[in-house]
Amino acid sequence: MSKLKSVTIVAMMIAGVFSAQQVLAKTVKVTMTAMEVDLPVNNKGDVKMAAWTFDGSIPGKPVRVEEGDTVDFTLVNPPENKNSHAMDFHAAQVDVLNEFAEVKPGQTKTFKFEAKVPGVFMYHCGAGPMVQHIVKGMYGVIIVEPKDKKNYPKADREYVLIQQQYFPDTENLNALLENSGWKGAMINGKMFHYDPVHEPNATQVLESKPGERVRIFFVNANINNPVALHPIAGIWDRVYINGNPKNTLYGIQTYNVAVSEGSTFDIVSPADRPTNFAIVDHAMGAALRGAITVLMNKPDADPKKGHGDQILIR
Ligand SMILES: [Cu+2]
Repeated sequence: MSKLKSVTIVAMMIAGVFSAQQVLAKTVKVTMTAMEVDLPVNNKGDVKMAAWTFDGSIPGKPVRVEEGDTVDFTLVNPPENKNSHAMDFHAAQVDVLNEFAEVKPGQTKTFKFEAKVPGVFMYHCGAGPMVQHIVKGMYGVIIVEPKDKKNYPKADREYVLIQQQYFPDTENLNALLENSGWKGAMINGKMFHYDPVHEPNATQVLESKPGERVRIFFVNANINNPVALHPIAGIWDRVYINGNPKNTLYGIQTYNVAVSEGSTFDIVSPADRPTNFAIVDHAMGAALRGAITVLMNKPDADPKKGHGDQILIR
């Protein structure tokens, strides 16, 4: 084959790869409505917070896209709300004064961005005072699936866990900034949400079958404290820092998740027996006030749990 011919063939192959990627990249429309509502922050339902939320729940719904996709996002702030709200996607590279600007009650804002970097990213309301909008519950996760799966084995089940500090008085801004007076650690909106061992009113746990690879998408939505994430009775098989397989650690006991960080944690239970893990923030002030999640590894695990919209158990 002549040199010119082979160069031409290589160029055509490269063009083919690029056009295939262009075809695969899609636009994902996401709409959220800011809602100011009272929500229970414990399993019994008798402790309530004057919450500010995306779509009425803490955390907001998980957003999931592929690397290279365009997110077409709309924030609705209904006229009955008292406060301005905003959206800050950590997966976006835009203009803080433009796309992330505040939206007044009665107004709607739309912006687009390309999710260029794979990983697990926090999203949150960026309206001021931001500390109050986050602590009242305006946050969630956007998962940007990596294109390159080479160092990223398929998981058998996936779960989202998002932690935040609970402050009974969210009006005392000075206390929020000084980190004083926090009384609990919420996982996906409730203290001891998935821990019937320590909290008799808890009805839910995470489940898998023995030997399955369970993938946890974790976000630290605390306003001030890092999270020492440790699986009691297990070892993290892999930790993907920022949820990106290019940043993989192996055989980790505890990984410190910075405030506003999202990271991915794989764990594989013994295949030959049923077991239980307790995924905790090993900082005791957080663990013993709510940051404990039970993962049961049993042959009759609910097949729906850890798939589809059951990656975040409400
Ligand atoms: Cu807000």
